[in-house]
Amino acid sequence: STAKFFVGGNWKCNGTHASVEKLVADLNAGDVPADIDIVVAPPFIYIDYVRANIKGAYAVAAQNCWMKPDGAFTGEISAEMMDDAGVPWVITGHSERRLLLGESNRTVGLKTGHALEAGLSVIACVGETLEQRNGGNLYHTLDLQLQALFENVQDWGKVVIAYEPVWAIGTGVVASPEQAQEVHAYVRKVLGDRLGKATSEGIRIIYGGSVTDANCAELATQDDIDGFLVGGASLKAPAFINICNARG
Ligand code: G2H
Repeated sequence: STAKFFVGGNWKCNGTHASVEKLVADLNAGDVPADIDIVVAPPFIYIDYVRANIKGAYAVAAQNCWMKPDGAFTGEISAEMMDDAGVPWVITGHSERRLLLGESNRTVGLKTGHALEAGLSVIACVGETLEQRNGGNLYHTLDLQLQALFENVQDWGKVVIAYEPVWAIGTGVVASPEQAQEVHAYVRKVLGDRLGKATSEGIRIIYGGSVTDANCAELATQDDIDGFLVGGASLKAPAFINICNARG
């Protein structure tokens, strides 16, 4: 597509104050292209430090948000609070939240819609389990996940879709460029059918699941892969910086 390349680093539930300080310093020392979007998502408690100390080439994201502005929701952090704290991005619907925390398509849709209304940009994650893929339910699974987004998203200009096959997450089993491209092209077609071809061409569809600096270049050559959501490899600055330079 014609969309601007996008690389997200999802630090998940990793880090200490000391390791975060080092990672930020190492990221600041690296050369990354000026004409792409790069976002890093630290654990909530380190976000403010990262936001204040990382260079302008990197924007910050939260890994989750709540779907109401405020109130009696112990332990939750709202999209409004992120906006107030200068956090421009949030990840919604990561498979770890879907599978470990029981987030349904509906919840992910509501969180995505609410975050957009609160002024955030959203990296919305979709993807199938191995069981769903092997059972012939790859496209049905994606349809339901995307449908929940269509029901809640008005402004697609602020949404990046991350395709993350669950079987490739943290397993070292990366989707082949052809496998990823096939699904990205499908997602693009569904977006095109709903929103029109021009709009769909401008929406970033990024791939996540065991992306490394060794496999990113080939994935990045695929027509419908507009970037990456990187987990494990985003905790090492040299690897992450190489992935940011995947298009050479
Ligand atoms: C997929 C990805 C980042 P990893 O969850 O969101 O993690 O790169 O460690 O597979």
